[in-house]
Amino acid sequence: MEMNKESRPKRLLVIAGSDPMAGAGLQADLKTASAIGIYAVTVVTAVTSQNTKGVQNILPVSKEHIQSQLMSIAEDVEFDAIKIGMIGSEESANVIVDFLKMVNKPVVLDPVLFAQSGGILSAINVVERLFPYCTLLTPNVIEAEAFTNVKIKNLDDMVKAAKILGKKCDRVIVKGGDIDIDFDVYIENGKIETFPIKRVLTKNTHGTGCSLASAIASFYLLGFKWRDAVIKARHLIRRALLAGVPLGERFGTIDQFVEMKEQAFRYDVLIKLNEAYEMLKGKGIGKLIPEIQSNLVFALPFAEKYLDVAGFPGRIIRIGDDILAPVSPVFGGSKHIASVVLAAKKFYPQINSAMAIKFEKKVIKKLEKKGFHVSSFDRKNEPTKIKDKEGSTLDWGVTEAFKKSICPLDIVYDEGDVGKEPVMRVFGKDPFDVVDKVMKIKEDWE
Ligand code: PXL
Repeated sequence: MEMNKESRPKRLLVIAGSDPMAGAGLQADLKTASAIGIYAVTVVTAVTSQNTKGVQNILPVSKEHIQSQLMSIAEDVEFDAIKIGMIGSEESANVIVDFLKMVNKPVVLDPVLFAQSGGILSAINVVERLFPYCTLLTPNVIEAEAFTNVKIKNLDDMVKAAKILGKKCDRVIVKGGDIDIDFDVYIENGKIETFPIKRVLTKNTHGTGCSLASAIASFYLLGFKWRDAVIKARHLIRRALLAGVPLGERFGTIDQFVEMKEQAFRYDVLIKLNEAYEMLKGKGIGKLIPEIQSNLVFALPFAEKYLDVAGFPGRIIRIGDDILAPVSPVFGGSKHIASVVLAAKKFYPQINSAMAIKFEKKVIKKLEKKGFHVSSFDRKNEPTKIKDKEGSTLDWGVTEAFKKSICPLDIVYDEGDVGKEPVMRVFGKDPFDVVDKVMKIKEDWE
């Protein structure tokens, strides 16, 4: 047995099938645990041949060899929780049950019956064999129906199924994502909760089920309570869906490393934003700066909140013919222009940067001739409900402008209102793109 029990990082034992697409199965489990910072050891129950079109073949691993893998791990390596996916045969289930009884560790079971592409991975009775030894189950609606005989058409049906499953296992999350129910239902020791689903429009969804279960187990091993681990895992999977990976003909998979990559990007974003600002300095663009001053912002690829967008605190101000940013850019450095980019990104994720400049009607005409895509909004049309909500006008306005457009916009302007200066916002894929456009606009200014 291992030394240093106290200091070693927590580990997850994954028992699952292999997916050659590496989108689902143990490949997804391994990626998910790794992305969260948990080391996973893996036992293969079956080797599937599948792609995005279907499951072509399944080679079950013999019960002797499943047991031999489990024992190889158990006699040498300590682990702190178990995640189980595809079980395969009744014989495998028996071997796994004996092992679970022996080691007595928390178990997250993704009770998979079918592959996303349709193939049968395990029979209902085989999966049910494991329920008494599990800490948490993660069925989707189809699986919940199969285990409970409740036909699930709405949230009430999901709750009903969750209550039945909640009698077989202390914690169950029934996932509504696969059908048009915008909630997951979570039951823990009889207490029901519903978690709303924030949908991501993508066809790159392969592996979400496996990854969610592994993420729950991994966050639990990081020290979160089960319920909090479920919430953290749902958030990670939604972010991983945003960063989808196209693969094959039908559906791609998700990027479990999304948060790690976004963290790594942060430094780059600040450096590039500073470089772009330096390119604007000394170029005589002071006259393009509005009375309310300006900002230049740059968002992380999957930014969703203003803290994911870097900008210059205290804005970029006009100093005669030139500009000046009093301090270096930081994340969260601009709320206004950040909201402009976040609104545009919902339509065109490739838009990551924007800058506010003065509005000049004559210039708009010239820019349109040059091929700039321009649209606008009218503050007078803003619903009072939005007006009353501090800081939501630009989000509304830019959304209106993009709704009218059929391609990524270079400029969104508004002609102001009482006490509101007219402004145009220049958009680009990065701040260099924006600087390029601002320099072109300057040519047309005189
Ligand atoms: O997502 C369920 C699942 C589990 N395990 C394996 C799979 C799939 C889905 O395709 O292939 C091996």
